[in-house]
Amino acid sequence: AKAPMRVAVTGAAGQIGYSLLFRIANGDVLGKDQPVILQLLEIPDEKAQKALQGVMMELEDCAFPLLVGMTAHSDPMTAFKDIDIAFLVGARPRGPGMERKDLLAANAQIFTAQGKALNAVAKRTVKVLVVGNPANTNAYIAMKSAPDLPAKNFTAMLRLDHNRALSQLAAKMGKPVGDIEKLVVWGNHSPTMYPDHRFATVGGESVKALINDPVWNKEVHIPTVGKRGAAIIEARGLSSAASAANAAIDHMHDWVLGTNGKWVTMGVPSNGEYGIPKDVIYGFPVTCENGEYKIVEGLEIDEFSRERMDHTLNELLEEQAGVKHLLS
Ligand code: NAX
Repeated sequence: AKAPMRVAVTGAAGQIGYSLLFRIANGDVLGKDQPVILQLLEIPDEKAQKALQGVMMELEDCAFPLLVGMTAHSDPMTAFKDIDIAFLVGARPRGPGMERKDLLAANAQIFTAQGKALNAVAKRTVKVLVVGNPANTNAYIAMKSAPDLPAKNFTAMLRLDHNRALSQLAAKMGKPVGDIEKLVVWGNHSPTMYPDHRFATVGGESVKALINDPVWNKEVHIPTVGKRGAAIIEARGLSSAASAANAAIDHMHDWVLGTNGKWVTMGVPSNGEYGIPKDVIYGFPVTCENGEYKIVEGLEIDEFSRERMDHTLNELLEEQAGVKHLLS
């Protein structure tokens, strides 16, 4: 039997956690032959810790054969000890009257502390996925707070945006969603993201040629994907949770187990690809193999795309500038 892998999840008593944990324990991320130990982090608040105990009771009651251990934590220094995988889901939500800069500052504090803890106690090969918003900037902060870990270990979630765009395209074309390849969502996980299907194929045919509707792309498709999170809140009265957990699972599964040459979107630190400044955590097309992702390079960027890619980049640069003084 394989040695268990240690998986940390923060915000484990939250609504994404409630959809995520059971699927990790079921083998949906690391494989049906990979035992896991869950190391769950919540804020020290009594109510949150009690809720976490309740979730752990339910995990026990599932009797998952692959779940060989599980611990509750209120300190990232113990939660992240020897971990292989981190899902950083917990973050400070925007409260009433909270300004964007207050939100950035509150999260900078959380992700500085968590980055330092990862730096101190996680496995050197730890794979980190930041889901908590602002996800790209939080991943950037954690990465900068963990100078002894490779920068490439830090990623942010754009997979939900990627999956949302896939479904919109499939519906528009009347084609099976699973047949679409080579889609990318560039940039920030925010309404400024740029879903780009110029290279996409469906059953080998060009998606762009099949749809052939630049007005739909610009005025319907791109804004629909960008505003999908708000549309879910409007309909459900709660933000996306099961679909967000599903995307987190897709992201980590593909990173660990590979994509067989298929493209997926991950928010990863730039090395200067496509003119994106080094270290900005940006949505890029990647392929994954042997536990490593590789940015797909050499794609042609037309004028419309350049403008969209710069727009979402500028938002990320503003967020970075807003937290610069908080990074120590
Ligand atoms: P919830 O408010 O249901 O749960 C968050 C949990 O995190 C809470 O239980 C809270 O106590 C905990 N928490 C807060 N600070 C913590 C800390 N420092 N350490 C450990 N735990 C902490 O939110 P949920 O709906 O689960 O969403 C979680 C995050 O995901 C939010 O920031 C949300 O904005 C973000 N999302 C990101 C998405 C993406 O595509 N990147 C999509 C979905 C989601 O909106």
